[in-house]
Amino acid sequence: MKGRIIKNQNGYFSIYGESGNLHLCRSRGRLKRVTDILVGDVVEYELPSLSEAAITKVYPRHSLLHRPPVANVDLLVLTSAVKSPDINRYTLDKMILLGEDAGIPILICLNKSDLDPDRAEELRHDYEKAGYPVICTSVPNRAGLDLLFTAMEGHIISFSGPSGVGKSSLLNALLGTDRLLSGSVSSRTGRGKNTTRHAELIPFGNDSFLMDTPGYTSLALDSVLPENIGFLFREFQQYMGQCRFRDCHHLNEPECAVRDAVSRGDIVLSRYQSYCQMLNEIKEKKPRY
Ligand SMILES: Nc1nc2c(ncn2[C@@H]2O[C@H](COP(=O)(O)OP(=O)(O)OP(=O)(O)O)[C@@H](O)[C@H]2O)c(=O)[nH]1
Ligand SMILES: [Mg+2]
Ligand SMILES: [Zn+2]
Repeated sequence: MKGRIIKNQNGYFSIYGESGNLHLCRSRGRLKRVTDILVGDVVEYELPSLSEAAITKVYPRHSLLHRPPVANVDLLVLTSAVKSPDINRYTLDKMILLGEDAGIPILICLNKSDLDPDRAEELRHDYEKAGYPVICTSVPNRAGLDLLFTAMEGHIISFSGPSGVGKSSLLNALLGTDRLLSGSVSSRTGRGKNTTRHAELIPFGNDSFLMDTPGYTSLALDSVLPENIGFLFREFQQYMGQCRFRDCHHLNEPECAVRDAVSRGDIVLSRYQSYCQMLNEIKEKKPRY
């Protein structure tokens, strides 16, 4: 029988079967390493007993995301709040980079737009300029939810972003239920409280799933090669090959097409600053670059 892994709770996997039935299964035998079976995997399984299923095969993955570890994501909804917690553009740019590196289509969702509509529009402008689809949403106003709904194409739609930005709230609003637990934002730190603990797929229509993920506090770039960073900034691509030096890092080199585009305003300054900061962050870890 064929099914989809929708949850992993400490090595106990939930398989969602083709007829919508759920089975529990432990990893063992040939499929024992932590990466052998991931949430999102399509698997073949048998039912030797009524209590537990046995996975016999994992189908090839078309995409793989490291944080959180999930397979076969078709669309990454990178969620930020314009306020409470305030958007951290560097974190958003890192999320974008990791999504680009994994080759997964990206949609940017600017939530809590009710708290600062002007700021939401400003940010939307910047990220659309960088080449990404952007939707401003508000859960209490239901603003942007229909747009978000129509943009959700594919089998697995994953919502990721920092804690407290409203991922679970958005999913509840889209599903029309209070299925997912949502939490408050700490008044002391202004940050979310990591209400969601496990990545989980929620069946949504015919072989489609929405994925809620735990919010993160920091994101590591260790899986990305420094020489690839420039290529993973979508709006830099059209300038590749136009710098004076073929191996230009777009930092202090003369006649750099990327820096020229920044000074003309064709590349948004904060995106370029994120690029420099990412190179620095990687350089500190890998001293030879
Ligand atoms: N004003 C406003 N508040 C919102 C909006 N969306 C969510 N919230 C509130 O933000 C808080 C955090 O929401 P959650 O949905 O738990 O956030 P999360 O991203 O799932 O957080 P983690 O599970 O910790 O990663 C809750 O108090 C929500 O009611 C919104 O559009 N506007
Ligand atoms: Mg949550
Ligand atoms: Zn350059």
